[in-house]
Amino acid sequence: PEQQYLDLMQQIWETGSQRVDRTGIGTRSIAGAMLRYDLADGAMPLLTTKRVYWKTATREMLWFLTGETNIRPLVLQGVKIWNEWPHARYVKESGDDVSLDEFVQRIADDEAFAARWGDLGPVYGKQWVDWPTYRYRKDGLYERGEGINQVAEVIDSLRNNPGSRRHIIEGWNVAELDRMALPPCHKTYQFHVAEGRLNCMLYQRSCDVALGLPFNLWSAALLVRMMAQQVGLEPGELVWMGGDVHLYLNHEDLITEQLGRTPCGSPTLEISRKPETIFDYKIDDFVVHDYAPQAPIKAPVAV
Ligand code: THF
Repeated sequence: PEQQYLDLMQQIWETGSQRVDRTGIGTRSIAGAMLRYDLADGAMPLLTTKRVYWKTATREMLWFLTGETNIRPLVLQGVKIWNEWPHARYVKESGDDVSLDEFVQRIADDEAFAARWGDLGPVYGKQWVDWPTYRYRKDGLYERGEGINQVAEVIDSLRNNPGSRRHIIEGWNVAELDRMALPPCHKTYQFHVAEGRLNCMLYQRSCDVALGLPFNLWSAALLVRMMAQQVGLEPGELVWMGGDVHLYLNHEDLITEQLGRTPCGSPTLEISRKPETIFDYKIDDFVVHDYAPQAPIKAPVAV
């Protein structure tokens, strides 16, 4: 299964169109790609050709499920993957040319500072569990309605109407995109029940194949595993679809190194207990077996 990922990486590097992107770094990019992973028997799309920090990705997923959009809870757990965006905004808006490390330390130490500068806007967590609604009044104006917990609703519909074709969790709230530090990349999850198995299609509009995709695949599979456990189904297939699927030009060393490696072993995930709800999982509930990856490969993230 991992070969699919390496083949995609190679295909983009060899045939992708070179283009300038929002970050100014430049990418090679293809339009549209699909990967399929069978999640039966604990199998997970966890790369072995480099070390993937699956606990970091898991903490991020649990953070999404809390509805939180401030990076502070991640920072306090040592998760660094969202720090660059609030830092860039802070430097730009305040004119205070503080280093990334110092900024992150302030987020950790100063709750008020974190409240002011650590928020990413209404990103994944907010849209997933508290999608805003509007209630129209008789006079034609509207007022705020109750937020929609899409995750809880999908759990409900999987239990009560498994054959539905509307088991969807959507992150792309058009009306709020301009307030997000970054519009959602993994934007649409659709679940599908067949033969006692829970399948999931993920549409990712933009994909950083070298840095992001290893995390995104793990996280999506993790969500499927938690959802399946909650609704009493076996995990099925994860079908990942990408829109703008790209490699950053400054990831060349990573790409060359990783494409020279051969996948080794088949890691599995054990969930050690069944929490009350999808919102009650803790990091220690997840145990990975048979993961002996090759060395990590460092590369800079494009902001
Ligand atoms: N922007 C870009 N350019 N790439 C992305 O992958 C990405 N994301 C999220 C939002 N915007 C993005 C952020 N997720 C790493 C991993 C995931 C990220 C951001 C950064 C990263 O640096 N990973 C390193 C180190 C991990 C660590 O130290 O814990 C790695 O080697 O994997 C994709 O959704």
